[in-house]
Amino acid sequence: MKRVITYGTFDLLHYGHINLLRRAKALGDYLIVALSTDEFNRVEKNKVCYFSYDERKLLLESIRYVDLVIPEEGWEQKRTDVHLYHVDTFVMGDDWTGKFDFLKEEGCEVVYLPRTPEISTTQIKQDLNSKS
Ligand code: C2G
Repeated sequence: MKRVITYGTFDLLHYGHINLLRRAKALGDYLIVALSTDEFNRVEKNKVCYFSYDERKLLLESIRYVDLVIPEEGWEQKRTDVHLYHVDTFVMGDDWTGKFDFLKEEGCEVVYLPRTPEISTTQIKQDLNSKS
């Protein structure tokens, strides 16, 4: 069984996220999503989510491509996660290209997939604000 992992905030879940998750799952048999906690978002990514961690987790667990959702609490956990969860392939959108190549040292394949260009959580918020 080939196990794939990806990380992210996944706030205001949209089709760009789904495109990523669908392609990530297609690289293996089991997809783990490490979901950024509210604390990690606030402290490390300067993001204030519309949906809480529990709400974002519920949404992700409802997606057919996702097999397991775990918390992402810090930048450093990836190195241990890939061993803890016996991960074969690490996947991120290509806005992160090169940033996680160190995981190859842990015996993990690292794949960066093209982002869906025209959609983002930030864009959604801006569009909604401009219409209100
Ligand atoms: N994504 C995408 N296309 C979009 C928007 C997002 O392919 N239009 C991808 C991103 O590249 C990422 C995933 O969807 O791989 C989740 O995106 P975010 O929730 O924005 O995650 P991010 O803030 O990049 O957090 O440790 C890594 C971080 O947790 C990644």
